[in-house]
Formats: sequence, C-alpha cells, structure tokens
Amino acid sequence: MDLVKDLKQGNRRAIARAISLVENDEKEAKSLVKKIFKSSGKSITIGITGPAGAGKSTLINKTSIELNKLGYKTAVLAIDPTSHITGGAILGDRVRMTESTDSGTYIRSMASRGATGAVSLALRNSIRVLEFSGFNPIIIESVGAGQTEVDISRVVDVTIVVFNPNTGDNIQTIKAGLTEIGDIYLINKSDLSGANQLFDSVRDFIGMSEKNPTVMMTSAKSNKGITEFAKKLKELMESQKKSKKQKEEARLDAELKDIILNNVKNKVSNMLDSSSVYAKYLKKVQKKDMDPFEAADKMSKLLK
Ligand SMILES: Nc1nc2c(ncn2[C@@H]2O[C@H](COP(=O)(O)OP(=O)(O)O)[C@@H](O)[C@H]2O)c(=O)[nH]1
Ligand SMILES: [Mg+2]
Repeated sequence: MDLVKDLKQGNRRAIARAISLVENDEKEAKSLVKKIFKSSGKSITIGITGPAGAGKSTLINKTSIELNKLGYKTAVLAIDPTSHITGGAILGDRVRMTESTDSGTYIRSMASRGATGAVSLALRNSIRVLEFSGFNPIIIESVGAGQTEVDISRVVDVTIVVFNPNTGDNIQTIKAGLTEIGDIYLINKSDLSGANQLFDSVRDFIGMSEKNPTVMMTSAKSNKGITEFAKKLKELMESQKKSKKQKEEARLDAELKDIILNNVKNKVSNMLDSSSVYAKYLKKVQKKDMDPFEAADKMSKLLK
C-alpha cells in the first residue's frame, strides 16, 4: 500500500493511519513528513478554544456542515486532555459529530498526553497530513482554561474563543491573555438565560483589544447563528490569505528551533549520563557537599 498516494486521494483509512504514525512513531513520522512537507502550509487553520462543556464539539459539527456547503472541505482535530483517562469524551464527540462526517468532514481526536512538546509536534504534522489529503480549513478544538488557550493561538491562523452562560463564565474569570488571542468571541448556548448579559460584558471587555475582534452569539443546539458564524469564518479565511505566508514562516522558525533545542537537550542528557565529571559533581550534590545551583553552574561552564 502506498500511503502517500492514498493520502493524496483523501483515503480516510490512510489519513487515520498517517496521523497515528505522526503521533506515535518518530521514525515513520520523519519519513512521512519528508514526503509531504513541500506543499504544506497553505490550508487555513482555525483554533476553537474554551472551557470543557462550552459546546465546542457541537458547534464545530454544525459549523463544518455550513462550511462544506460554502465549498470548503473541513477537517477537525480535537485535542482532548480527558480522552486518555476515560475515552468517554472521544466517544461523545464521535457520536455528536457523525452528522458532519456525512457532509464530508474528517474528524479525529488526539489525546493531549505526554509532554507539551510532543503534542505540538504531533499536531503540526497531523495538520500537514490533513492538508496533503486536501482539507481546508483544518479546525483544531482545544480545551483551555488558561495557558493552553494562548498556546493554540500560536499554532493556528484564526482563533475562536467560546464562552457560555452555563459554566459561570463571567468577566472576572476571563483571563487577561484571552483578550489578545481571539479573532471571534462566541457566546454559545444563547438559548440559555444569561447569554445576553454575558454577550454585553464580553463585548465591553474585548473592546479594549487592539485587534477589534467580532463578538457573536450562537446556539449550537438549536442551530441559531451558525450560518452567520460560518460566513464570518469565510470572510476571515479570505482575509488570511495575505498574511498566511508570513505566519507560516514564523511558525517554521519556531518549529525548527524547537526541534533543534530538543535534539540538543537529548544529546547533552546522554553526555551527562556517561560523563565522569558529571558523576563527580552529582556525588557532591547527593552528599549535600555542594548545592545543585553551584554544581550546575560549574558544569555548564565546562560545556562550550
Ligand atoms: N443548551 C445548549 N446546550 C448546548 C449547546 N451547545 C452544546 N450544548 C450541550 O453542551 C454539552 C457539551 O457540549 P460539547 O459540544 O461536548 O462541549 P465541548 O466540551 O466544548 O466540546 C452537550 O450536552 C451539548 O449538547 C447550546 O447551544 N445550547
Ligand atoms: Mg469537545
């Protein structure tokens, strides 16, 4: 079986296999990326972030149907921190998302296990696989209650922040960093009480941002505001075309540094393990004859 050829044809089993490879098998991942890298970096990536239960998956399900009607071929990567514990979230998403799958959307859950670096590595290469298979846009669902939200906005072209009146979101709990990352702020679950109030306060709060983002209301459950949201996304995707190349270049800069730093870290770690000088300092620290800062400073000076 020729994986690359099957990917090019958008074969779903090949896509699933390729994403598993980039998630789990470093050697295979490298050889695959070598084959698909050249044409990568053109599909628009949309990050949808917000607290668990905000309705992100439901929203993405409905929105991707609208996007596909507008001529797009949407793929979804859901990064799910709970999936490795219960598996329940994945199943729930799969069930909810079958509708959009029928409309041509490809959906895949990724566990956010392992080091942060490993997750972003798998994510970047999964995006490449989906892009190679003809998908545009690629939507990334991520739960975030702080730092993670900021991280996802670095990986994607367009960031959507989802709030809802259900989880007790209010202005006090909305982190300051959030005002900078969103291109659209969505108040989902507009069918619930408190939605209007939240909309007003988010708009006031977001008004301080330089980006001048849009604030919208949706009800994913009763399909309200979804067409408008999809249209707005289309607009944003069109306007991204100009800045896409620059963003891709900045991301490649970060990625290359990431990989190099990681390689260097592993190399140095191996060196230390077999170094008699390190063993000597370690003994001193273990005997409490020297503190770890001093030992590390002395050793770092030896590395040139
Ligand atoms: N009332 C209401 N419930 C919603 C809406 N959107 C999603 N939900 C429900 O909220 C729960 C969490 O939805 P889900 O999409 O899994 O949220 P996620 O964790 O952000 O992906 C589910 O029970 C959904 O049916 C909405 O617009 N209104
Ligand atoms: Mg979800």
